[in-house]
Order: sequence, then structure tokens, then C-alpha cells
Amino acid sequence: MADVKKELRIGMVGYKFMGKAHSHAFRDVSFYFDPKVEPVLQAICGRQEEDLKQAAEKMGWNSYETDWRKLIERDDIDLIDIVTPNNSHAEIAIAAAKAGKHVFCEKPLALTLEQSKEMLKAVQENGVIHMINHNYRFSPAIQMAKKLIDEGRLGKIYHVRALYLQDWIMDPQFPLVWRLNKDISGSGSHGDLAAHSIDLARFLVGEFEEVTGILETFIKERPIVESSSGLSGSASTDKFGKVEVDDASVFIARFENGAIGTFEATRFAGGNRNGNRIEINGEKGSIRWDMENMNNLEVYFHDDEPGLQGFRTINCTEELHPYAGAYWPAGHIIGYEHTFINLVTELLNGVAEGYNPLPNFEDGVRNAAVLEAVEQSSQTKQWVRIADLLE
Ligand code: SOE
Repeated sequence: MADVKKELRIGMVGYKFMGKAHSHAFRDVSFYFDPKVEPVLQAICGRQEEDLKQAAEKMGWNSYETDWRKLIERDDIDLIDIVTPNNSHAEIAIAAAKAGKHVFCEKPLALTLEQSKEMLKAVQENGVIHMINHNYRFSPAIQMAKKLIDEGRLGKIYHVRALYLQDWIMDPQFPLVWRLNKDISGSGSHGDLAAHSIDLARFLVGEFEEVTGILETFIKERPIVESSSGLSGSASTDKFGKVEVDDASVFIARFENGAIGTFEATRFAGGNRNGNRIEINGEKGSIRWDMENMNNLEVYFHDDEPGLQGFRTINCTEELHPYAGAYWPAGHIIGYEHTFINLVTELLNGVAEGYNPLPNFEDGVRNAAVLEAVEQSSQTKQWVRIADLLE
């Protein structure tokens, strides 16, 4: 008889946009992969009981709790998955770690670098497995880019050019949803979008050495929100509140390996819905990737035959492309939700074998240090060294 696979019972706090993406990943992961533990959607947690019940039923959770502290106390939960707004990540993660639960947390890790460091300390001191959700590095095309860079196919890296362009808050009447409220989100496009570009750059190129940049808020006041969900909200038009987060973040960086980079994250790039893009140029070649066409990796090799040189497009759906072989025959593309499935496979295997998969809370802290360095630089107009913030 085949061995019965050990189960990993998940308790997820939050249930909206990211809750849906994570639930789907846990539900479907064993359909495509063979993780070393079997996830069980044990309990979901949120404050609005009626909505929560519906979400639990629709997404296939076995039970629900309206208080995250109760969820953490439950003996039948092994891992806490945090998909709440940013201001609650630290408190929940630290409590979960102290209760001996493994922790999976949405990005950015917390509101500040200081809080992120406390979270890392808590998971390390309590010996639990930890992971942060930077799903885009799990696109097969990004994994393929990493493979080419690690094999030296681009040679020494000179440039990183990262853009994360959205446009969903350009209307000045768009209300002050939680992502625009500093107390809840910590920052605007910076922590929400630039954090993803920082992760891709760290994954593909290496550690940041120093940065300088600016954060800008174009619309300084917005209608107070009445209700909001995901990326939408409705406003009461006569009351306005101050916008204290950035609408755009632009910075330049020097990397420890000598590469230099430019980064632009904005919610004011009209026409760009989710334009997460990166280009890397090395001495022997270049790669470029665009999330809105996520299965394709554009690759240029300098030693291609003269006359035939130029970017070629690799559709990363072949059996030999990282993660792609688990899905469909070549040419049958995958999407945004599959990046979460790929990541969750690593999380489950890490828990089963007792190691912290990448990216984990250490990556979350390094990411937060870059974010904070840019914020400091925006105020002081000086370059800020990342190592000084990590001490
Ligand atoms: C909203 O800007 C958002 O959903 C981010 O919060 C996600 O991290 C990003 O992947 C897509 O855009």
C-alpha cells in the first residue's frame, strides 16, 4: 500500500484578493505537483462573519474563526497564512511563531524595517518555517532568466531596469482605500509594487549596495472610503482625507556586484494595468520580461551570428522550463494564479523537510531595508547604504 502523505493544516487570516489567490494555490497544488506534505484548508479567519462564511464555503475551507488569536490557539492548525492588510502582519506573525506555527506572509513583510526585523527574530527564535509571498519570481520565464544568469550566459551584469506600472487610482475621486492609508499600508506604490521589483532584482542580480530616490504623491486628498474590497471602493463624496502614502516611487541603485539599476513603481501610468517589467543587460546578453505577457522571456545573446542578432522570444512552456512541465503540453500557457501554486509547492516541501524556502523572512527584511533606504533618501536627498540599515 502507498504511504499516506502527512498533512499540513493551514489557518489563513484574511480572505479577499490575496486570500483567493492563496486558497486556490493550496487547493490546486497537488493537482499539478506532488508536494511532500498535503495541504488541508483547515480554517479561514476574518471579522465579517457573513462574508467569511460565504468565502469559506466558496473557497473550500473546513471551518472559520472570527478572531485570529483563537485560530492561532487551535491545536489542529500547523501553519498560519497571513493575507491581511500590512498593519496586522507583524502582530499575527509573531504570535503565530510563539505558538509554534509555521508562518507564510504576504508582502511587504510589515509596515517598517524595524517590525520586519522583529518578525524575523520571532520565527528564528521559535524555530518555525517562514516564507514571504513574492509570487512573480515563480513565473517559469523569471526562473528561466535566473538559470541563464546563474549559468553565466549573460556574463557580468551591467544594468537592471525595472518598472511596475499601474493606473487604478488615477481618478482623483477614487477613495482612500486601505492601500492608500499610511497607518494600514505603510506606504503606497513603494511597498505594494516596488517591493516586487526589488525582489526580482535581488533574485536575478544580487544584493543592493546603495540607493537614492524620490517618492511623490500627486493627489493629496481623496474621498473617505465607505466600503472597500480588493482594489475597489466606494466613497462618501463630501468628506475628504489626506493621502499620506506615495503615488509613485522612483529610485536608482548600485548593486554589490557592480551592476546599476533604475526602478519606477507608480499607480499613475495611464493605460498600464499591471505592467510589472524587468530588463537586465550583461556583457554577453540581455533578458527582458513583462508580466502582462508572463510566459514569454525575451533573450538576446551577443554571440549570435551577425545579421541574425536581436531579441528572440522564448515561450517558457516547455517541459524543461522550470515548473512549466507540471502543467500542460508546450505552448499551453499558464497565468497569474500558477505563480502562487509554484511558490506554495516550495513552501510545502520546505515544511516537510525542515528548511526555510526562498524567499523567506530574511528576504523580507532585506527587501524592507531597500524600501526604507529609498524613503530615507527621498527625505534627505542623499544616497543611503543598505548595510547601514541592516546592522
Ligand atoms: C495592487 O496594487 C496589487 O494587487 C498588489 O498588491 C500586488 O502585490 C500586485 O501583485 C498586483 O497589484
